Amino acid sequence: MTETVDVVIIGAGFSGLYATYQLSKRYKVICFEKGDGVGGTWYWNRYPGARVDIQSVEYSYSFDEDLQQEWQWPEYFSAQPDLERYANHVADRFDLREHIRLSNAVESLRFDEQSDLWDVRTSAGDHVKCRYIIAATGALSIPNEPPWPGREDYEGLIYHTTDWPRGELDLANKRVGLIGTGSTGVQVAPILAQQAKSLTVFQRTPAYSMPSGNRAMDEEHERDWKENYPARREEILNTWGTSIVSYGEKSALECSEEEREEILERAWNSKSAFQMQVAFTDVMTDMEANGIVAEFIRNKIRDVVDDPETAELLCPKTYPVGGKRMCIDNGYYQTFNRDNVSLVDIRSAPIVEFTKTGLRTAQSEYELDVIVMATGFDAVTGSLMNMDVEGIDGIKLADKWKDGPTTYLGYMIAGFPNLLMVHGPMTPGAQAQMITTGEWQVDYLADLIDTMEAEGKTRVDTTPEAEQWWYEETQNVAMHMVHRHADSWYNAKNIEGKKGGFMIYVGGFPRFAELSRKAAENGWQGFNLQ
Ligand code: NA7
Repeated sequence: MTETVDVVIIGAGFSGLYATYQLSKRYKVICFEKGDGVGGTWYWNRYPGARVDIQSVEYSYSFDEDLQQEWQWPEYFSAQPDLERYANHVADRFDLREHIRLSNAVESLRFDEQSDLWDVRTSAGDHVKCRYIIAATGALSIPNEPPWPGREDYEGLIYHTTDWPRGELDLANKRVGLIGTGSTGVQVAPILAQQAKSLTVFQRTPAYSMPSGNRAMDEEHERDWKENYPARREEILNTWGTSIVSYGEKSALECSEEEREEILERAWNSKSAFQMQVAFTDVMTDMEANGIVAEFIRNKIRDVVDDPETAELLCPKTYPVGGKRMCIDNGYYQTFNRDNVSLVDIRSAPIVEFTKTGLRTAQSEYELDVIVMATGFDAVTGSLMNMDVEGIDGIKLADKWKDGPTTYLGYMIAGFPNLLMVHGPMTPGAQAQMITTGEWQVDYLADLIDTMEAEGKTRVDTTPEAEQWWYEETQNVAMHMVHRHADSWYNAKNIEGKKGGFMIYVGGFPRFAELSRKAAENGWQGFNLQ
């Protein structure tokens, strides 16, 4: 049976849930979700230690005043179970479940040029026709599992952190190997070290990480936010990193050494990694200024880690602070002072293969009962590229994006009409706080849909020229920022062979919002409503 609705939303993560809430008020909506529960990132990433790296009072919905007043976050930085509970609460409280189909992944999307409708097919056999697609598929959904040979011969257990088994995993007496030291590796390592017989951390590039200072929520902090929510939410959207921190007013190069130390020490204790990046005016734009912050962090690592050789190996030296997302941790560096933890440098001696009993690097062999892959994601483009998406004239999205994604303001792809994205390629995405900016983007796309409907239009499609403009803007902005000196998922350099330039807009959310707003005010310039 074929059903017909107005909008199909892909993904019931935080943006998909809000899109379902917002659009189901006036349109017929179905939201398809691959998982058997809602929450997206916070449904999948249930590895021990998974926790948000922005304070929960910020990283939460703003759309309903009662919700933000009534909800209580137990800690400053919520753990995954609390975030998943919140997503479920929102789904129940706003009656979203009637629109959501769980365990039902969208497999193919085909645009019908005669009717201007999308034809959607799913893993559970659903067949739906709809005018609009909202792809809220998440920037970090498809795991990156490097194709080292021999995996099928390995006799132990392998888990990617985004595919962690439900229930207790007994690691006592297990020799555990952890590959990857990004935000995820930094969170999971201290817990694995406590639970396992031994932990071997395989590090290619060390992270910059600072202590989160996480603790139980205190009444005063909660009250302060709840009394000021509307103003704070607005302020969030008006700051470069969409986070309320105190933006430095001086160049790091202008300050005396004493002044710098004082500012950096304050930033170090601020509970915000963004604070380190904006402690001075030029941390994110000037490599010399950035180097001052980097050395401060390296000295903090040296202070904590007892063994000088291990400490040096943990010190990032090849890329700037904030060039890729800075981590925030709960005892990461202290973990390396434990007797059961060792660090292996796979930059100088890369992993070569899995063996029957563990891993072999170019230098040694390691016996491991469990291998944890915290190796990140085929980020930003992965989820849409993994679906069979066909636009006008039979173009496949996988072909169009084979050399890297192009989009118009991150919302649309030329040749794929009526397919609208939230946190799409070349939006501020990870360089921002994704719940609030996701709400903003959904509202923007809802305005676009309302305009289409009010004007009796059936097709919105951007142009290659508009995409080219946005591509250049995204790349040019990145050329002024220190991000260009780091390889990461922001610039498609985290996976060998992946192509594309900067996939994250690092020019700040306010500029992105301003350009989006201007386009809408100029008659949806670049969107081409037909
Ligand atoms: P990240 O930040 O992409 O980190 C992945 C880690 O895995 C990183 O240390 C990588 O080293 C390592 N990695 C990836 N591929 C390989 C190969 N082939 N060999 C060795 N090491 C490898 O992902 P996370 O899950 O930690 O964090 C994702 C986001 O979640 C983060 O940005 C926050 O927004 C929250 P590399 O640095 O590439 O040398």
